[in-house]
Parts: sequence; C-alpha cells; structure tokens
Amino acid sequence: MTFDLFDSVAAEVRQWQEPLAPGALVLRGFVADAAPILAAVHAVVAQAPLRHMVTPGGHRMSVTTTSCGALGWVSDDAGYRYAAIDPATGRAWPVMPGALVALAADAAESAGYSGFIPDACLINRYEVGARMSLHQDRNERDFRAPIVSVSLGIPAIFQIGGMRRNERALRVPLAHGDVVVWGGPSRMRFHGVLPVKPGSHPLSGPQRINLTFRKAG
Ligand code: MD6
Ligand code: FE
Repeated sequence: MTFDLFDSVAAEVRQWQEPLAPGALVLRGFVADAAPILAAVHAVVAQAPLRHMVTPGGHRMSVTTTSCGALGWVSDDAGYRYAAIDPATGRAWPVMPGALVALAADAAESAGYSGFIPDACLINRYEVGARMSLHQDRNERDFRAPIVSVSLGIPAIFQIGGMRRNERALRVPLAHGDVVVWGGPSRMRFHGVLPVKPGSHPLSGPQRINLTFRKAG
C-alpha cells in the first residue's frame, strides 16, 4: 500500500477560498507545486532583469520588478504604463511561460472569472523591508478582467481597501502558494503590501516573489 491517495487528498484539503469583498477573494494554497513556477520565473529574470523602477514622483520603489508577456509594466518620470519593449534591454519582454498562463487562468476560473487570458505578468521581488503603498491598478485598458496576484516565498501582509485611498483597508496575511483575485465590483479597490518581515523559505530564501497577472492591452 502506498500513500499516494492520502497525499493527494491531503493536498486538496489544504486549499480553500476566503472571500474578501464582492468579486475579491483569496485562494489559499492554490499553487500546489511552486517549483516549476519559480523555475519559469528564473528563466524570465535571466532574460529581463529585476530592477528598481522609479515612480513619476522620483522615488525609487523598494521592490525590484520585471515582466513577461506581450506587455510589461514600467514606471519612470514620464509615468506608469504598459510597454511592449523592456527599457532595460531594448527588446520585447520574454514570452509568458505556459505554466504561468495556465496558473493565472486556473486561478481566475476558480474565483469565478472564466476566460481570463493575461497578456502581462509583473514579477515583483520583495526583500526584507520592501513594501508597496496603497494604489489602484488603473493603467489597464479594460477593467472587466480581474487582477490575479500569486504569492510565493516568505509571507507578507496584503492590504485591500475601498475605492478611495482614505478608506480603511483590510489586512490579509498571505503565505507561499496563496493567490488573491480581485475583479468585478472590487477591480478598482486600493491595495498594497506592508513592509515584509525577515524570514526564509526553502524555495526562495529570504524573499517574497509576487506575480500579478493582468489583461493590460
Ligand atoms: C504585489 N503588486 O506586489 C502587488 N500593482 O504584491 C501590485 O499591486 C502592483 O506590482 C500595480 C503595478 C505594479 C504592482
Ligand atoms: Fe496593484
């Protein structure tokens, strides 16, 4: 007798959904096998390096960022936008690996958003202390598609607020393998990440890796 059946049942019962607001939820433990996802991320980073973007206000962001897919997210003194060419390399962004497209589509489907095909995947690396202040995602052309945000590595506290910056935000602890999806009536909610606390994860070391998938174009 083997424990295969037990293992697969155990893997499934560690996945559950937590509603956050209408159209927004956390898929706990959704990434069942993170190793191929992180391998795909490393392949992208080898072609399009992680770098600190600068906000239009001239502040260097604490996270390092790259992208894959037809469009990548960029920020500089001219503003936030999506671009087909990586300004760091002068080349198109790397093709979005199939494992990432499939993960995003599966997560969206599980959250009730069928037919989600991302054309942009932002990769953010948070080292200890890195954060992202409350903001809305509003540079995408079509707000009907949700945002799918995958957390890997060390934990972080995600904030999700209302449609105005000054509305009180929920604090949602996110662990390795959790996926947050927000769309529909929650698509324009302010959100952010509190400064990441020291920690270590067997697959990522002292880092949090966040993947955000969008339909940007
Ligand atoms: C996160 N990132 O890194 C969430 N939004 O956990 C974002 O919300 C985000 O990285 C807009 C543009 C870039 C981002
Ligand atoms: Fe965002």
